[in-house]
Amino acid sequence: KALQSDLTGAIARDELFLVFQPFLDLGSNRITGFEALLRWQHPTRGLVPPSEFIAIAEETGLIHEIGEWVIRRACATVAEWPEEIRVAVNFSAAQFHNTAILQTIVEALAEARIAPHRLEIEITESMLLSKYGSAATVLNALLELGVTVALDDFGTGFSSLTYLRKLPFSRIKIDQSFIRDMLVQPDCAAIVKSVISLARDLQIGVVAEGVETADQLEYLRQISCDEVQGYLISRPVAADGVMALLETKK
Ligand code: G
Ligand code: G
Ligand code: MN
Ligand code: NA
Repeated sequence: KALQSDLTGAIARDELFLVFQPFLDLGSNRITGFEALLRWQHPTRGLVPPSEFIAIAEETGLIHEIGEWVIRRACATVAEWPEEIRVAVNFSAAQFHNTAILQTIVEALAEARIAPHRLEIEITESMLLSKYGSAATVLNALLELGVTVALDDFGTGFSSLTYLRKLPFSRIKIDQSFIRDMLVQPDCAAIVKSVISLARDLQIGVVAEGVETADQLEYLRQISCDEVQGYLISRPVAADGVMALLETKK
């Protein structure tokens, strides 16, 4: 309850900020973009993780205001990066079912003067389950704008393959649980390999999440994964650390 009322004023008090975790392309060995991850610097509790406040934001409806802030800040930030670098933003189901988000995105892209393809929206399979119709409407409108959409945490939800057939995603992100276990559990490796080959056949990109060891990275190279993300490459960094990271991976 206390956290809930504190969250109401968090934007106005400038307590929210974004950190950025890179995607590394295995073909070129270059960073191709960053995922924006929301953080809340609470005045007395310190850093509150999204796992503790996103749910509150969703229950109270604050997620719309917060999500809008995230999009604007992410677009303004990517505008300062080299043109070939994209930014990915996580969406909550509630945001995805509110068509007002489209106007926000149009405005944010215009204000930041960035090409729409530099913004990627990450959604999960479970978000598509509840209200498939409105989700498909927003998704298709986003694609019409030129914004790209990635299917996040792939493999943890239901009916993934049905959605892949019906909806034009530009990328699949393989959930980190599969990457964690793929070198110790052959069935996990089989799933990861299959998803990569599925993505190739569908002509969409594929990202392995949660890469933590050099052995995992080497294996993903061998099976031709497009991009990787994880603590091995970099933990999420503050906005002012992005340019330095781009320099080191050149
Ligand atoms: O590092 P991490 O703890 O940031 O993220 C935890 C979870 O919070 C992930 O599932 C991530 O997708 C989600 N998350 C991070 N930032 C945002 C955001 O801006 N909006 C939404 N809806 N979820 C976010
Ligand atoms: O649900 P989503 O994929 O958006 O959440 C990303 C979450 O995964 C964030 O909390 C982020 O901090 C975390 N994360 C990113 N890389 C790694 C990693 O290599 N290992 C682990 N355990 N978590 C990671
Ligand atoms: Mn994500
Ligand atoms: Na994910």
